[in-house]
Amino acid sequence: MTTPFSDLPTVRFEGEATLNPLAYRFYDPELIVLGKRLKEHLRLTVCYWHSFVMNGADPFGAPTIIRPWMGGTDPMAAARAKADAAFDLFRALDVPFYSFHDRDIAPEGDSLAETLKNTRVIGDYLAEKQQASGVKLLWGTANLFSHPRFMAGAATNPDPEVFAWSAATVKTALDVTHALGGANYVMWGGREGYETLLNTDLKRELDQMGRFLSLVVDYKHKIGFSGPILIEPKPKEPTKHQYDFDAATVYGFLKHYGLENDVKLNLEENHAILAGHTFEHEIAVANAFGILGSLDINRGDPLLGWDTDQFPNDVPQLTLALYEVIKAGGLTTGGLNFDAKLRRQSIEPDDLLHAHVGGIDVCAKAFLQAAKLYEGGQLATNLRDRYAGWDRGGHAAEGATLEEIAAAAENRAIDPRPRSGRQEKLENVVSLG
Ligand code: XLS
Ligand code: NI
Ligand code: NI
Repeated sequence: MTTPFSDLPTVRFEGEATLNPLAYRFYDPELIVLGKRLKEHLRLTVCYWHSFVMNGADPFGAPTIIRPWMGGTDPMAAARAKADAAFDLFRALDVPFYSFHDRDIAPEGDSLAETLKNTRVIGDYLAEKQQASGVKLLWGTANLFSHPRFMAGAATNPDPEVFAWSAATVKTALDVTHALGGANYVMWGGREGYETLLNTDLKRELDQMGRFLSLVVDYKHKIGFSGPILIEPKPKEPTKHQYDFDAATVYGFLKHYGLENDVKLNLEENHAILAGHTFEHEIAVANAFGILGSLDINRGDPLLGWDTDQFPNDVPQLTLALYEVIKAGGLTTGGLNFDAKLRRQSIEPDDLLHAHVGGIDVCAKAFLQAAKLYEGGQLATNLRDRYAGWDRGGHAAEGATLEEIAAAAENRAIDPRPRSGRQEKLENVVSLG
């Protein structure tokens, strides 16, 4: 079937000098960097929801981005047309992965049973599309936030029937993700949070969330899904207090419920900023606790306090984030997922192409710079030197008691000599090479 993307030529790498706006200038998929092909490092992923579902509606205005599969009377035919368009865009961009929520790919039915069936039926259709194209699923997830039944949360809902409904929904979404060979399964805590403690039993809700996640982890093992379950932290929006605030909060939650070995994180740039962190901070925290999973690659707007989900275009910022990824040993099952959407005036199908081409090139350029920093070794050498005192042992070394350390310090009685943190020198290395 012809789609708005079927006639678009496939974007190719043409090198930095090209004037073709629909060519990759930095993303050379076959380039070997740090011992692997660039495409294996980045594992670029187009998301279904922003690219094929989002229609430009905002609280002040009607949809502006109208695609042929939106509206109509046969929602399952529309779902197939949407899938055709999606795989045409994946082909045009030459990306290896995609991601979806169950409700992005298949419509809600008249009953839960019909809804779950719709998900499975379109799942089968996607399996055919994957087979024919070679495009793979980075992750699937369930939308447990759009429908009004989820307005007070899914797992954390005060009504156990919503917990049960959510369990059925996640079970099917995980089944379909598994059948499609998905590399991960994501859980963003949509409306798992609260507006006011006046109507919220916080401890009970956290326990419900812990139990829900444990059930999902048990089921994942039962069906032999080998990829990790990934929690996607976000501090606020839609609720005022989202329980999965940031990487450190989620780690504490996982530890408390004994899930830290089964669950990792899907970190998003815009969410990090909303939490008052940098993206690289969140990546470093996840790596420190061994729970770095995947990345949602977008950016916020420094003047706006919400999740604007814009395509990434800040190379220096992303370089620092990807440097932390390289230090962490790279993404294994994860990838770079464009959880990013067009602005509502960008209404043409090829706007979607420009957005992704730019986003992909920004990721590639940032990764190449990060790899150069890593290979150059200056930052690593500085770090090693800065902490070298610990390698020399001394009276504060591991194993000493507080009294021993205190006595030794008192006996020495020499004030430790302050040393420069060298911040500007290091920033110059990053900015100027
Ligand atoms: C919303 C989240 C969402 C997840 C998938 O802010 O970023 O898009 O990535 O549910
Ligand atoms: Ni996201
Ligand atoms: Ni987001």
